[in-house]
Amino acid sequence: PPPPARSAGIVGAPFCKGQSRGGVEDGPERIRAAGLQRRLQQLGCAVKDYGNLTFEDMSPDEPMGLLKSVRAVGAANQKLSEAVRAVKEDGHTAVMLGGDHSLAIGSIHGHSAAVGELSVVWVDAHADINTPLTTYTGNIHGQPVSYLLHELRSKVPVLPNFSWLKPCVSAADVVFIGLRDVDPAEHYILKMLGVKTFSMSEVDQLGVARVMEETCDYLSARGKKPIHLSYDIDAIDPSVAPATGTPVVGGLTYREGVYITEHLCQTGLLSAVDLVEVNPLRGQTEEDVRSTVSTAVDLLLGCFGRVREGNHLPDYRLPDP
Ligand code: 5AB
Ligand code: MN
Ligand code: MN
Ligand code: MN
Repeated sequence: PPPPARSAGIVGAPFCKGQSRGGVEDGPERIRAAGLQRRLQQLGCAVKDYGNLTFEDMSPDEPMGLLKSVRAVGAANQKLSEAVRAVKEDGHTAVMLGGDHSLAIGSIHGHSAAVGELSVVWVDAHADINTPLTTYTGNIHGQPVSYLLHELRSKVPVLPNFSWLKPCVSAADVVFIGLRDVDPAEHYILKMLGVKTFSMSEVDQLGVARVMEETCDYLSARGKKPIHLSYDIDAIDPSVAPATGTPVVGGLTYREGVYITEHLCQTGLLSAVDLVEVNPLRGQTEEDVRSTVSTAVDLLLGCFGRVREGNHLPDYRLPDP
């Protein structure tokens, strides 16, 4: 049976400057408009919506070498870190609606500031572990993991508006699921640090159930730490979730994607969730956007106890004739 529904504290982060395509800042609004709050409440989950953060214009924000919008990304994540920390201190499971994946920097940092050491489950087509020196796109949404890892501290320079950030995650506490587009430098880093990864090949080989069992066994062997799930919608196959900036063929099915959330919910350790990279301007059709947003909502519901066999509230009583 599903564990008792908990409470969700939702923070919207309409921010897009970790990459170069407009539209991803409308993710939070679209996900809310699809009825996230109401559908969480129907599960018996209490919801507090903290609204959207507002981000100051940082211009001039000249590129530093290849690196784009460094000051804006640094400032936005500092603000987000404080917001997520406050949501955790209020006792909720934090839900961060992005926005692009650079926001995981602030979300994970704020989560860790409130609860201490974390396990991180990173569900993504990409590893997002480029350093500012290995990136060839200059987009910080491809780099958040490198900023967060203790082990990469000496490989990440101090950047403007990032002096608040201290690495807070150990490489051994991270699991990647869904990888299928990893840059050579990223692959080198993953191997060098011995990071646990389940690429799409392993999902094919083992099946998603075994991947999740092994993920949770691996993480819990280092102690039962609160889990931070950072879910990039591009982990899901573009046939289901096409409205995203960096789609990659060969992704998770809808069922595999939802199974991951169901399984993590059952651990009782899920403490914060990011749902990022939904870009309503990227679909070809309105149906593309609807399907992407609706998948995002279903992933979040899975995190809060929705199961496909059906749910009912504990106080449900059959009506008498
Ligand atoms: B996403 C790429 N590795 O560094 C880079 O969508 C893509 O948050 C990053 O996973 C994709 O720019 C970032 C080529
Ligand atoms: Mn991605
Ligand atoms: Mn990502
Ligand atoms: Mn992307």
